[in-house]
Amino acid sequence: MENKKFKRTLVTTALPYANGPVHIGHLAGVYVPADIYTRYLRSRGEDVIMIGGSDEHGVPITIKAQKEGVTPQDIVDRYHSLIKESMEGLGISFDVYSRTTSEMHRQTATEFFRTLYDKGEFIEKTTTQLYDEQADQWLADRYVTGTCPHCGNAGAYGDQCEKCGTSLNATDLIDPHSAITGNVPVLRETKHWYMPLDKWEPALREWILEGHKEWRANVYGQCKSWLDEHLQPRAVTRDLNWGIPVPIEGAEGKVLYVWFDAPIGYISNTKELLPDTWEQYWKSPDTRIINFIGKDNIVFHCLIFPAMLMAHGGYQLPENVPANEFLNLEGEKISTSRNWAVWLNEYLADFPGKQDVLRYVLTANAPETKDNDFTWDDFQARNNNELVAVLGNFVNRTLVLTNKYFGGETPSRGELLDVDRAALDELAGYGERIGSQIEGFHFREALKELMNLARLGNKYLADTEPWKVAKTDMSRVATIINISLQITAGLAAAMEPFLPFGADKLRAMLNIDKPAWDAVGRDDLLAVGHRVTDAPEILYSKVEDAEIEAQKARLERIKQENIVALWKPAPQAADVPFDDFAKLDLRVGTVTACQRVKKADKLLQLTIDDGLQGRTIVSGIARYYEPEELVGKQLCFIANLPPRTLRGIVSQGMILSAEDADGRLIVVGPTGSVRPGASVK
Ligand code: B3M
Ligand code: ZN
Repeated sequence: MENKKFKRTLVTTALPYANGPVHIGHLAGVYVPADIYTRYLRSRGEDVIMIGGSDEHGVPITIKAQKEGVTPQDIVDRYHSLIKESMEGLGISFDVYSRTTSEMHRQTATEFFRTLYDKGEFIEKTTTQLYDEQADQWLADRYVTGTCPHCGNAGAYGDQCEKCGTSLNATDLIDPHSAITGNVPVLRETKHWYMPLDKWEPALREWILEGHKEWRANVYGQCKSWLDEHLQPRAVTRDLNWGIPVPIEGAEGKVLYVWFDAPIGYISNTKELLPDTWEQYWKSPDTRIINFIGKDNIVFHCLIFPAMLMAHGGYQLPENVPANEFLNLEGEKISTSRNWAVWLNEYLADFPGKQDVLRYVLTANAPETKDNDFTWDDFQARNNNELVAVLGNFVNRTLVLTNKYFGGETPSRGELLDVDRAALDELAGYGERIGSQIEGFHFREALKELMNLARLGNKYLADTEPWKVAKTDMSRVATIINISLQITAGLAAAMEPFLPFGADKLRAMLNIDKPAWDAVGRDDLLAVGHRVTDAPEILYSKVEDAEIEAQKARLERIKQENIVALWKPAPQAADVPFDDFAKLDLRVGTVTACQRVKKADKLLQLTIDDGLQGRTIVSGIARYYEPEELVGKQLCFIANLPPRTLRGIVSQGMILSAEDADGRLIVVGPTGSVRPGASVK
């Protein structure tokens, strides 16, 4: 478990686009695992820094700004502070969280580009690119969608297909359409500067396929498949007005491609944090660089950015890129545009004091090797059945018993029985059991081991039953409580990376400082006589059904909103001969009475004055009308349908209703008063 090779670790975390809040997918994919890893290394006393920041250029920002009719700077200012604040709220312990509209970043990215340019690293090419004449705008990145030439995904963007992760040039897209007007783009000539990825392919192949066979299979496999398909030059400039201006003559109106500038944000943010020593973290071979990202960012972090670093020279390449797969929400892909997400800022407002619960659930369900699903039922179950019932319960019993039998003081251990030795032997192994999983980026497994430590405690109490022994042998109880307290103190140390809020609370109740990692497993953390709190509080409280129902209702509302927002009229049906239409006897009638149908919550029974002998029609509109609303109204109905018996009522005909986007039925009637029985032509 010793980290022998490296003197320091640089942890980078994908820079979230500042075009919206962060959601549970970002947290599960990147920020919670990165924070666990960093907190663990800190608790081992290692030299580690975690770099974060907002990604504030690129088309995702300008599309949002255009939609809202504000400037891109307005958008990034709003979301940069929201993201920063909410990440702090969840205990994501960045050493720096900066932004790519900072002056430091502009300068760093400009210098980086200029260095490559002066080294002749770029291919300068005038090519035809996609242009939307109606919008009078070049179509780059998310401004254009089309079919991915690699996997056939119809919603690929101009710079990447999110389904297969492949990096694209916009002109690679099949059947491209402008995301602004929907038009088919025209081709216009424009000059751009290209990164010759093909030139760096052999070096990338050697570095990854030979040098990093230990990488996660999903990351290694993606890189191998792209390298086997051979890399193409990629444009690293864009015809956009939002971004870092291209620092060369003849490039007016052009900016650096966001995926060229954003990864350099890791460097500029490090420079902001450590103006004098940043180079130790980026240019020294005894620094371990770990990039935490989601799988859609693999190509940029494993191929494009490393090629840039190789071309620049002097920089270290990442030691590992433990990319996670995707987290879904209630079985559906998380979508910012469809608001199908659990937003971190909203979670913190809805569940005050439950930061650890979200960290716990997102780690327990982390999509480390395959996509996984977040459900509110699972969230409640894991909190109530695991955090509360296993971890919280053991801690509380130990503290209560310490107060009950020993006034809150740590008692001395007497002669050890086999059950004691077995518990202490198992306890001793937990520093390694948890730590080795963290160092292998297996955070789900590491969390399971943490919970196994709590289970050890519960089992030890169940096996020794101090509440029974107390009747006869208090020295035996003293041994049991002492050992239980040592396990509890070990939990306080082991919780720190995963559950920092609970760890803080537990340390306060144990009346100890933040222990180093090597405290995990020791059996002497609390000296005899050490006082713990005399007022133990519960570590974690239950999540109630009502809280979960409220969250599910929110998602149901969003689902309905999306149905309406995404609704399109059904395509027109096939033509019918006029004679067929003429067979229908369509009439106008006046509702003279209306009532609900017993035991049928969807049905209304309407009495219609049809200008003839009158009739009864049963209609499935009870969810949308109170019966009295319809009395006196005129509506259209089909008169010559054979009578049908519904719930014992003979229905003579069918009311015509329009079905709206959300499924509501609106009865169709004449726009002016007509005589009952009038034919509809
Ligand atoms: N802004 C995250 C994304 O693709 C992207 C990461 C940049 S890390 C340098 O949503
Ligand atoms: Zn694809």
